[in-house]
Amino acid sequence: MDVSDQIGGRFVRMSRDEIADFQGEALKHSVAQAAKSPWYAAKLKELGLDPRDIKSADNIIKLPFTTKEDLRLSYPAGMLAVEPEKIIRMHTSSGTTGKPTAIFHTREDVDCWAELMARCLYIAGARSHDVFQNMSGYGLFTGGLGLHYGAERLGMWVIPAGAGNTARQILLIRDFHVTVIHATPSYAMHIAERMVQDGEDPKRLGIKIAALGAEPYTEEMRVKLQELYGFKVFNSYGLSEMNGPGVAFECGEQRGMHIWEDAFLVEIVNPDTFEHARPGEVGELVLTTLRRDGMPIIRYRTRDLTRILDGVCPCGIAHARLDRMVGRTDDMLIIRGVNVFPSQIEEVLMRHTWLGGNYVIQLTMREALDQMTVKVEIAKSTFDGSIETIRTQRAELQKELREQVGFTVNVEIVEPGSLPASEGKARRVIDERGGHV
Ligand code: DLL
Repeated sequence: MDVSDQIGGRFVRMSRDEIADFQGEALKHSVAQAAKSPWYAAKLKELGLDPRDIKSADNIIKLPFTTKEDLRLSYPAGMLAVEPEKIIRMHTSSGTTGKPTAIFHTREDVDCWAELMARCLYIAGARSHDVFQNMSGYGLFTGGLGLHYGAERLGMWVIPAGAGNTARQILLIRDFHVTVIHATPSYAMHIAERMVQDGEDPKRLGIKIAALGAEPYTEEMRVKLQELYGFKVFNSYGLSEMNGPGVAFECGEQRGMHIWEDAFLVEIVNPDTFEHARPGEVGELVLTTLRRDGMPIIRYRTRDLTRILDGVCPCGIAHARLDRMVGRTDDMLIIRGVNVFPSQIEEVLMRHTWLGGNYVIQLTMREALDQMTVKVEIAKSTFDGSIETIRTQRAELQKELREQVGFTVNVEIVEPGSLPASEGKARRVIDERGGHV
């Protein structure tokens, strides 16, 4: 792929061997840099490790994991690895529980992040002549400035629309002939359904490329969105601890997300034993920053479950591809002793064209037994008005859900627009079981 050096072309074009060589040197640098922070200095000392013990990328296994809890314990600045005056930006993670975790960036770090993000958009097909609307919240959340800097680096005309205000989003897309958008999949779905309800066709917006991420979604959801808008959806993965967006992104093949291995060292581990997963096996994604000096993070346990896809991508990029996230280790629901990920439910729902894209999973307790109720909106465009049709379709859906999870799921079909609309990360699960984890 012809990629300019302005957006890290020399890294994008690296072969597997070049990536391996680069990673060895980069890891040595990153560990030495991390050791300048009070947190890692103490950690390495405790383990009797010297940064000079790290001689190759394989030596990563000598190093300790870093968890969300470590980030909280080191809050606010225990992992800061440079003089504070070198920092030009901070973000925090969007965690809903407890203290936030803060991430710091030097000018070079922000620059590198923009480069990574620009490459992501480029491999999905975005070019400098495109008009880009960023419908992500700006501020401490990384989806705003992260995408913004990347899109500017690519040279696109950027509209920093921010999250929400759907009527204005649609107006801007129309009036400025937007060709590339960024949003969460749930918000992109909301906009399309709003338009359909108002008798408008999202296809007529003329958007070509949608970078959708920041929350899990299924292949079935992608198909539904692509059909509604007539654009191509590219999965975008990232997390604040690893800058934010720009970690992994799909190329034109739309088969897995290339993770930029010059900037992140990838491991997949068994979340119980912490051993490396076998090739192609699903496990917890563990990432080490290789090109961030302000706050390097070593072996961060993301809690995201995925696997590395086998084989060479036809696009020619040698950087590994991550499969769509199965979910987070902490999002796994245990219902009547059965492990269920919300994505398994979504997969079934999105196969039904008579259903809309918005749903919630409600968990309750009745007579000491877990109950799962799926509330899902009906699609306005396909409903023929007959109660009988709904009954039959609902029964079919219930049967499929039972086959998928192995227990009976209650299904409630609700009117379009009646469930809470998402503007950012959708809240899909409402657990009312009280005290149950
Ligand atoms: O959500 C960064 C981001 C912004 C990514 C915009 C993509 C686009 P956090 O708020 O720290 O950062 O949340 C990170 O969101 O650990 C995953 O659990 C989840 N996540 C992000 N992207 C995806 C995706 C941003 N494509 C957490 N598929 C991560 C599944 C995703 N889950």
